Amino acid sequence: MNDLGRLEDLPADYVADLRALNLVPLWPSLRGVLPPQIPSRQTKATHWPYKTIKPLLLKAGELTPIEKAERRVLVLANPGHGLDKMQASAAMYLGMQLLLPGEWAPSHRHTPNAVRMVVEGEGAWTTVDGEKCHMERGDLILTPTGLWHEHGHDGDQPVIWLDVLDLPLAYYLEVSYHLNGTRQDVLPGRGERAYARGGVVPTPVFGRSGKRYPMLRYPWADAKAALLSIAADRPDVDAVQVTYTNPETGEDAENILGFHALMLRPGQTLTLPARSPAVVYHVIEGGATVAAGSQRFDLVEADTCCIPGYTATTLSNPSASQPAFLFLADESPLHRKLGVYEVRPDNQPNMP
Ligand code: GTQ
Repeated sequence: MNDLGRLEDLPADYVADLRALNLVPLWPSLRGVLPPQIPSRQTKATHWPYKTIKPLLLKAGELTPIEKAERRVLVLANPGHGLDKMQASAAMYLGMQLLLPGEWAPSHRHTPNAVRMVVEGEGAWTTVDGEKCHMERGDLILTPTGLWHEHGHDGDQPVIWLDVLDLPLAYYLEVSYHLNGTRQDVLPGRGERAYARGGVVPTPVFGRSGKRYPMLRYPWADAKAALLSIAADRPDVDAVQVTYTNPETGEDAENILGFHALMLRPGQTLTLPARSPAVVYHVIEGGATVAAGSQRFDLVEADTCCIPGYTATTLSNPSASQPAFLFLADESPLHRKLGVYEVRPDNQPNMP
């Protein structure tokens, strides 16, 4: 690798003249922005144990009323990006949100796409675009770009869920903003039932929604049943995984981030090859060890971790008797659309 020279090799007054004119020489920085073989990544493998988050989130419930917070969230911030950036990875934002009984987080809409993965508690709901989505443990609820959404809680215990947004990307693109609304009228609609069976969808001419996002709630019971069926029918398949898709188009459920559920059989170890997107792992049921590079995290139920892109990752289920179920969020739809998605089975670049 030839040395392209350093900024200090140039006369200081020359560099100063350039800078005064908003000009910068490329060559001292060329290898920095186009590193050889593999991108530099600020995203650091990071583990956020739920048991450390929950008491602090409940404390936030005492300290800050919902009227003041609007959304009572502790952000799972990746130290590699700097905590104040509130990024889990280049494109992903993660937050743990608390809603107490009787509270209401008012209606708004924004440009970033969001999803909620329900972690704990019963009786809460999110109304998205007029559809009231009940929140049960493990459910995935979409609040895609531009759709009104508000959260309420009719139960008697705190409810906590994991928010996943493409906020860092929207912010970087300078397209991130929100609008406040008023309480939505709830329309009749149970999208999760209308699209409950893969392959059986409302007939286009009579019943299709005409909506870009026809299905907003993906019940955990259905995703889990699909995983258990795949595991039972296909002992040859190692990666027992489902993808949350738009049931009318078969495409990813949202435009930017991808969402999946994965089952590890009892005692199973599964190595996922290095891929370009960063991946977030969240344990829905059971436990899992996530090993990537020199890092190894022992995740228990409701724990979350993030692994940077281009990193082979080995998942194992420490239980010899119980399956483990993970929720995965990644940047694969974005990478595919941009044409930069890569799988590196042998960790070698495979640029076409
Ligand atoms: O619940 O609408 O974690 O707007 C960040 C921004 C949650 C939400 C977050 C939001 C929300």
